[in-house]
Amino acid sequence: MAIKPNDFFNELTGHGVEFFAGVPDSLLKEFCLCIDDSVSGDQHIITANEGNAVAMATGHYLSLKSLPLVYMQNSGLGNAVNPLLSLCDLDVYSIPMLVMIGWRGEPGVKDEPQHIKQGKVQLELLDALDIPYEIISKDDDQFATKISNAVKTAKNESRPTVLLIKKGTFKKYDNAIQKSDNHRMNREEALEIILENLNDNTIIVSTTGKTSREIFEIREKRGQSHEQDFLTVGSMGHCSSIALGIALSKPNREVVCIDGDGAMLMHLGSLTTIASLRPKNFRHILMNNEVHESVGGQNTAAKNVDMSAIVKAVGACKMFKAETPAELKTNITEFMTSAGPSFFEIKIRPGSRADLGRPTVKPIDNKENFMKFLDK
Ligand SMILES: Cc1ncc(C[n+]2csc(CCOP(=O)(O)OP(=O)(O)O)c2C)c(N)n1
Repeated sequence: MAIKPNDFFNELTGHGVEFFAGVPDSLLKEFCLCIDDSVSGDQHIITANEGNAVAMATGHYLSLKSLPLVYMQNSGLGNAVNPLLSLCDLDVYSIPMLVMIGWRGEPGVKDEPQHIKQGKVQLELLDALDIPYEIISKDDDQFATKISNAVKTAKNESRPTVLLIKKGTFKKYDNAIQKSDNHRMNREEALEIILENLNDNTIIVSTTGKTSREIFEIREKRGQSHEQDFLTVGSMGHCSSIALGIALSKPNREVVCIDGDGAMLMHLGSLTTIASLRPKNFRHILMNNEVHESVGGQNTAAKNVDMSAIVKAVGACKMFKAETPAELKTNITEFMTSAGPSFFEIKIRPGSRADLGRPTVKPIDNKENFMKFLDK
């Protein structure tokens, strides 16, 4: 039987864990909602990337000597390896912390292509990093003992210790609050307008999560090919850099990056590269719903910061903004026809179709078709 998020949370707090930081994951969604509800805003921090969470947890431990918990999807381990090995490792500052990891792509469990390799090498990766771990699943009546063991290892040996969480471990969290801002479009409505207004030669690079899934489905619905679209199914936060690489290599083609706020924040530094290089054929659209909608709707820092102001401050480009379909329709042509680099922030409300599918074209085929399209 799946574990109640509250039971898991209470077990952790029973061991004195009071500080939580991480980037949300769909497998940990229910637990993340529970922390959000149970802990004050300065004790639960949704960080821009997973490495930031490890570093913040380190700061917490150094200040209060209390054991923090960092959470992430296993794709985020790559973002966290540097601080885990060069800050927290036994050979450096030896920092105790619990690291809760959602195990996407576990062998034998059906998952999307971008999770397969990470899932397959998950245990070997942890072994290679010399990070001890406990594996927890929905059938685990021993989860309290496993938490207790991990806490002991982390504290007694003063090192990061992983709680590796299998798919389906958590029960639904009952108190989940559904937030929405109804006067705005949702992402799919905005994407429909964008795709309608881009010409057939435009190159699109779209971000991780539901944005790419919706673009795929809109093309299917319209009977269009997918050759124009590079779907960044994994590698969250890097779609603007992929698009930038293409824009520089294909200066005569128009390139549009369709980003998310969580993804853009994850590797915000790429904005400074775009601003330094200033490619005229590069256009950046931000679908800003202020949450990580694809993995459960947890807030991003975009709730509190002005994303357009950040882009403007690095000196990027021509700026556009829309909150309504009419504003989007009015501005999209000028956005596409005036010289780039330009930035279009579209404020949308969270939400997507319950029956939203996943791309049925394999990434390798998406790549082949896309590369042929780039050569046209
Ligand atoms: C490195 C990494 N960390 C976490 C994830 C899990 N993840 C997939 S989509 C997503 C949310 C993206 O949020 P945002 O860019 O705001 O787009 P939205 O889902 O709101 O459309 C997250 C956290 C991931 N794929 N990779």
